[in-house]
Amino acid sequence: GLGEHRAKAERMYSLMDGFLKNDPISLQKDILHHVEYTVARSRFSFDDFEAYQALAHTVRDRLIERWHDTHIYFKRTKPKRLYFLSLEFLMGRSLSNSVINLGIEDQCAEALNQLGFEFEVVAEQEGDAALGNGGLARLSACQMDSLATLDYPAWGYGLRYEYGLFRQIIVDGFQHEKPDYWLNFGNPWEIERIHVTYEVKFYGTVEEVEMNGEKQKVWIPGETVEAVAYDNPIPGYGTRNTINLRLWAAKPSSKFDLEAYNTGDYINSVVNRQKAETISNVLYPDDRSHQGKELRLKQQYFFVSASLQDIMRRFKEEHTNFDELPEKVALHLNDTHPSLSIAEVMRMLVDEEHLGWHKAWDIVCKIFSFTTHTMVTDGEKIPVDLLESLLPRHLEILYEINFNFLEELKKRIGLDYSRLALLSIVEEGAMKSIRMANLAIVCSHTVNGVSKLHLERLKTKTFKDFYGLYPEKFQCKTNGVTQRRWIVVSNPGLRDLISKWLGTEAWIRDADLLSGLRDHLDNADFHLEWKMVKKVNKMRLAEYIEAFLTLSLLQVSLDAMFDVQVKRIHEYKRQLLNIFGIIHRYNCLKNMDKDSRRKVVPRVCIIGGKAAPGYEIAKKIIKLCHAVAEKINNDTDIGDLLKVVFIPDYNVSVAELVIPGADLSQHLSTAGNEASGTGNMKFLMNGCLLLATADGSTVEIIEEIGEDNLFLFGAKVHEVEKRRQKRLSNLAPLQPAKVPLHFARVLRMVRDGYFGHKDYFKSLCETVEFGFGNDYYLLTSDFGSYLEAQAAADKAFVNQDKWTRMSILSVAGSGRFSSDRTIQDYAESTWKINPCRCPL
Ligand code: 4GP
Repeated sequence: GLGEHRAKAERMYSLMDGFLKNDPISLQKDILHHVEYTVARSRFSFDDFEAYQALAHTVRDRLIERWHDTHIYFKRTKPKRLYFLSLEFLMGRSLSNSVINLGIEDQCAEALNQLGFEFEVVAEQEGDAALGNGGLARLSACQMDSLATLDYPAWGYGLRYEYGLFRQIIVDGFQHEKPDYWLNFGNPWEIERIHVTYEVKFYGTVEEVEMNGEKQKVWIPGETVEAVAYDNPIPGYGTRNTINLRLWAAKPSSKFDLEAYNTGDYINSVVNRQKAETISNVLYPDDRSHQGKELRLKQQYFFVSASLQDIMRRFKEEHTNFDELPEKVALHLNDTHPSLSIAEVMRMLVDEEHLGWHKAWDIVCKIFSFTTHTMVTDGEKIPVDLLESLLPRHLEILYEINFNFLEELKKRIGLDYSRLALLSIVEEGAMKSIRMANLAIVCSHTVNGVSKLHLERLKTKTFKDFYGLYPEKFQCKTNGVTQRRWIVVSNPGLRDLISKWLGTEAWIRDADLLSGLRDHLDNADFHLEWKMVKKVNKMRLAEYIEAFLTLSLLQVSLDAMFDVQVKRIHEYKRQLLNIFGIIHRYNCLKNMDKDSRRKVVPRVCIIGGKAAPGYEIAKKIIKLCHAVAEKINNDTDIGDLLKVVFIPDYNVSVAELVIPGADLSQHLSTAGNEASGTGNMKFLMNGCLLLATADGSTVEIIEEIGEDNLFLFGAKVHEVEKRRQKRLSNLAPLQPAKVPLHFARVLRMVRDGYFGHKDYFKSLCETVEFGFGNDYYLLTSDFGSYLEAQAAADKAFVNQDKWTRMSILSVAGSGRFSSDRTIQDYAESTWKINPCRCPL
């Protein structure tokens, strides 16, 4: 009975001695316990890495307590839940973030200290969890942090790739890719749930059967693999809430392959079973493009099927009627990658729950929302051939969705076949395929852009026709980043300074409070401390650079301006413009007399980022960067005035070090190409000034801090198309006079082999040359204005008071770019979910 149950619970609680304690002594005991019993090292002799493992387990235990309580509370209160579906999450390290969000950093530091360890050193032992490529994936991670902090009843779903994003190795200036087997040393932040498994099916045939006098389609699959859940607790800051990021791994199905066993082909059957695991093995390393590969499709469906079985099971445990689904479940599609979910929910409701097509469709249209992360019109497509063999029933469902959609459409727009063809979910042609974006737009109640400018583009260009049909669906949710990771974790000096001058730490949950820094804008003491923080961060970065560049014995001067461009390497992000600018600066220095040189602002130009392994031009940009660095850094005549550094293997933890140490950061995308950008926000929060085009979210940053507070350059969005046209009309006859002199000279130097590797750089040069690549990204026409912006940055840097003011104003204006703001907006206007705060 109930009494017995309670007695049992009380006895257990007393045995457990309540919740784990967070004072330094209790933490030390737990660390030593984990050294001995989890890591299995002697507690009298363990190194920094083992100390990290033991501390991580100590923190994990505390996370699990909160995570349990949060789930019990959600279960009890049955709120509407958000399921955030994303194939990529770039989490980075977890230790510092967890310790800060749990509010036990001082205690942990003290505990370690008394054991003879240093928290910073121990935290450095952790490797990055890099289950994603770039902006989209890091955004997911920031948003999970905000969802937890704001107490939303949310779950993240993703894939547990065994190989994360490749490691970038540089050999002779060339990028090489090394597999990132990140689980090699164990992952204390995940909890394997061997009992939470689902079967995921592929291939096979579709048959028609009679059921209750009605014809019903059933899918007879041909292959089964098993999905196993790995849970990753995500703690909120200043709350007990700790939500879940559930990642799926593929395992061979436990079902016997009887045939093989009977025929005695034991070895082969085991080998074949093993193949199942390859599904979730490796992350595809191309950001912004995923085109028609079978394994990729398998990954997508594997992810979708496992997640939706889990979601539906939970729904059915708490509710009996599918009419309630839209009131209880919000499914968010993070880009098109998970949009097979739409067909899968239809299949579950129609084939398995027998709801009938129209009812099912009605429900589906109320539960999905969609965010797109790209300006590109030519989005993700899945070849029909692939679908037909891998997911035959889903293909039928997609056809039926499309048929109904087109019928509706004909009623609205008539038999305008060219328009119908554009809007169709199915693309006819040489390779018939499913347009994932069209599918997502048709079925989602909300289509979100990631900045105002992006939304504008979606409406007027990318999805113009859809906007005409469903104007009410299109919304803007400007991206944001979490100040917990991007200030508190990565810039402790700035954190203390901000808290001291604001007189509160409340900004860590409410970034709008940062605007209060404006009150001290002209305070000399504040300025002094501000500059000191930057200097310490620059020192940290300089040490890092000097450590990995020991061979070339490069030393960087702390008085130099640290000028940084870190992000994925892409032609549209125009790292080439940066390198050309550096070459131009070098030329200028070479031509200067001693007197003029004394007035020059010394620069350390830092570039970092990965190129997709198959992206040749991007790889050449990396090589060019190294070739230019070698030339300039070894020119004794130039000395400290100009240094060029390529930081290898840029990732989240490297970003945490680089961003706080930057004076200036560059965001050079040709206007109209960067959907939002989030790096700009991270630099802004860390008091780095931006040198940028009016693209993506930078336009909104300008609204907050004013045009005078950054170095803006280049064609505006509305000018880009005109310039491209103009450039094309100049094609024949070629008009070299139109190319600015400086640009032509720099290009010629690369072209003629001034930096070596003449043949190798030929195709790279051609991208910006007329008659070849035609300079699609407009480096030529933006070059002049780029150099002016650079000169303005130099000028501002000489006046350190002015620079510091601008830096303070940057941080003060960064509140709007907290992912807390983004998430609250999504929660209220798209997902319609409410906070659900677990009581203490
Ligand atoms: C990126 C966009 O390129 C970037 O502008 C945006 O800030 C970020 O998503 C987050 O919304 N896209 C990707 C991708 O990373 O893989 O498409």
